[in-house]
Formats: sequence, structure tokens, C-alpha cells
Amino acid sequence: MANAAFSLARRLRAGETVYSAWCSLPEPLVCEAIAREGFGAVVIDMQHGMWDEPSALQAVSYVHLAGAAPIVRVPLWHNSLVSRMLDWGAEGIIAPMINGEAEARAFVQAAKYPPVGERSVGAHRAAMVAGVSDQKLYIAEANTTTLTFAMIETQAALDSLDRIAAMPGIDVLFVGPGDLSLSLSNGATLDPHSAAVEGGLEKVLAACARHGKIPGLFCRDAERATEKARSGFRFLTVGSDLTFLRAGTAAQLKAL
Ligand code: 3PY
Ligand code: MG
Repeated sequence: MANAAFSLARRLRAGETVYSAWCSLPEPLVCEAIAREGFGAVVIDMQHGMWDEPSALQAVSYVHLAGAAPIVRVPLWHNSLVSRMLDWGAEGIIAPMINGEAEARAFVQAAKYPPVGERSVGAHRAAMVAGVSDQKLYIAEANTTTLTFAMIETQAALDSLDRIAAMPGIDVLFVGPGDLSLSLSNGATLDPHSAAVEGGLEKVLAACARHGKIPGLFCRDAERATEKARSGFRFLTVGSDLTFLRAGTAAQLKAL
């Protein structure tokens, strides 16, 4: 494989379970420090995190430097950033609120080269981080060496699950349990662990099994992530830079 430096797709497509860090603070060194502790991947969250484009570019580079896979969550319906972040070396893109076939198709069009999508050529930085001398070599494999994560986080998305999962070019169904809990309770409850969310998780696992896609889930902590890995999820994000920082600080202060 020419894009040998891209590890995440290879690992997930081989059936491995991958735990990922999640970073909101716009500080590339934090991503690097967390990656160097041993996470296989780091999400740079441009939807609710505080990243801008220059800081995200640096973070993508630093995560690669640490030997992990950078994944970027783009802001809501921001498909112009999808290929931009892939061009800068991201190994995967998380797109929020993929609520139906139309959103899934637009995401694939931005993320995958023809014949699957319409990603435009210009992957000069990605070719460098992939370790190849010419973007032609990166492009020849990019549809399989990079990943699309379609966020399932509404009732509408659950209603369209088979159409989203069946779409060529959608690689991972990634559940956002917070938004899903709000949607399933019609705005009444924010509870990522509610019974209604648990029911949704079962549906996502079943749809992934039917269509050969990878199930993923945002998890509050390691306990939740390992529990859900046992039930079949294979891409699990664990806490965040901010929650780790606050919890570590609070524990020290408590000890004082
Ligand atoms: C959600 O839980 O809705 C998410 O998007 C995770 O960040
Ligand atoms: Mg969400």
C-alpha cells in the first residue's frame, strides 16, 4: 500500500477496534501529547471545539508526528472543509447530522474521488504525510485509505439508517449520543445513556452488520467505551482533552 503512513482505515477495515482521543482546545501540542500517550487516533473537533483552519492544519501534522491518525470533525454541513482537511492530511472526516440520503450523498461527493464521489484533486500536503512522492499515488488509494464517518444523531437518521449505511463511500456510522437523546425525547432530555439511545445503538449495530460498515460511538469515558466495544462498536472516542484536564485538575485540588 503506497499510503503506508495512513493507519486508521487499514486497522478498522481489518476488523480491529480503535480507541480515539477527542480534542476541542485549539492547541496542536495538546493533541500531540495525548496521541503520544498511545491513542491510535485523535479527533480534532471543528464543530463544537475551538479550532480554526490554521490551528487544525498544525494539529493534523502534530498527530501524524506522534504516530497517530488525525480525524477532523467538520462544522455542520460544511462540505467545503471536507476535502480541504483531507488535502491537509486528515485520515478521516466526521460529518455531523447526516440525517438522510441527501446529506450522506453530499458528504461522499466531497470526500471521495471519482467514481465514488467528486473530490477535487490537490492533495499535495496529504501526499507528503502519506509518504508518497506524487499525489497520483495518494489519490490512487485515498478512497480506501481515508474514512468517512457519518454522524447518526437524530430520529430522522435512524429512520434513514439503511439508505445511509448502504451508500457507497460511507465507511463508518458514528453515533452522537447527546444529540440523539435530545432528538429521540423531542428536546426533553439530554442523556447520552438513555434507554431510547440504547435502542438506537442496537439499530446502528444491526445496520452496520447488514451493510458491511464500521460502527462508531462517542463515549464519555473508558468505562463506557470498553463496554460498548464489547457490544460490537469498533471506533470509540474516549472523553476529551477538556474533560481530562478538568478531571485531573479537580482531583489534585481535592487532594490538596
Ligand atoms: C453528540 O453526542 O451529539 C456528539 O456530537 C458527540 O460530540
Ligand atoms: Mg452531536
